[in-house]
Amino acid sequence: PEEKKPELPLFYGWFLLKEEEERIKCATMDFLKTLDTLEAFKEHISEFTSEANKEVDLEQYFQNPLPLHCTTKFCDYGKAEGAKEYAELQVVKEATGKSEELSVTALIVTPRTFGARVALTETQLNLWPEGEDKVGVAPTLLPGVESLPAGSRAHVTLGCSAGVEAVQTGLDLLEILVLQKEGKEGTQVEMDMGTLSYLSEGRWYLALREAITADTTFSSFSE
Ligand code: 2AM
Repeated sequence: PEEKKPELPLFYGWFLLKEEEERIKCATMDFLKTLDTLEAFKEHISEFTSEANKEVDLEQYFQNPLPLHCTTKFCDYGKAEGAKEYAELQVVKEATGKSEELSVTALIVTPRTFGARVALTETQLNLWPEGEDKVGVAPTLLPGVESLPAGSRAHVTLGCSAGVEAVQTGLDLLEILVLQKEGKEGTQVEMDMGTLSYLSEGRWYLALREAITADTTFSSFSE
């Protein structure tokens, strides 16, 4: 028999409208430009580059091949656990093609990833799969993650450093949120966009003074 085409997508998520994508890219790039000139950042530059005294151009450091989106469910064409069940949910079918406004409340930068934290509304949480925050989380981080509210992992990957996969952004965000909860925040710097804090090992968190909203469409994505 002929091989059947995969019926399930690579993933589902909210995709930023084209003009919104440009606006968010500009705003977040401005933040990167400022970040790599800060003394506080320069003090920890060795976490981003092995070469001593070397400067890092963060705009070049992070690359992003996919359209900007906030993943709800990674299906891996049906190979991921719960993919089929998710695709068959009535809420998922009804939401497909519908507009939704996302609210970005913070930005994160680590040696691996650059991302935007998304604060999901109650309605948006209906599309967040149960237990999804924990998928692929290291055992040592699990207790911390389990104490965070559902949807804490929601984010938009803005870029990854060479050789790093996008899935890392959510894991980096969770690590930061757990460290914050444990009260492990270090240096704080006031910036125009908000309060920047350092969380060891090259992890930076910018709590935005004002949330950045973005219009999106919920849909599936396959390559
Ligand atoms: P992201 O949500 O952090 O951006 C395709 O790989 C998309 O699915 C990316 O947007 C990626 O990361 C997301 N994704 C979520 N979970 C994943 C996983 N376990 N493996 C690969 N990609 C995953």
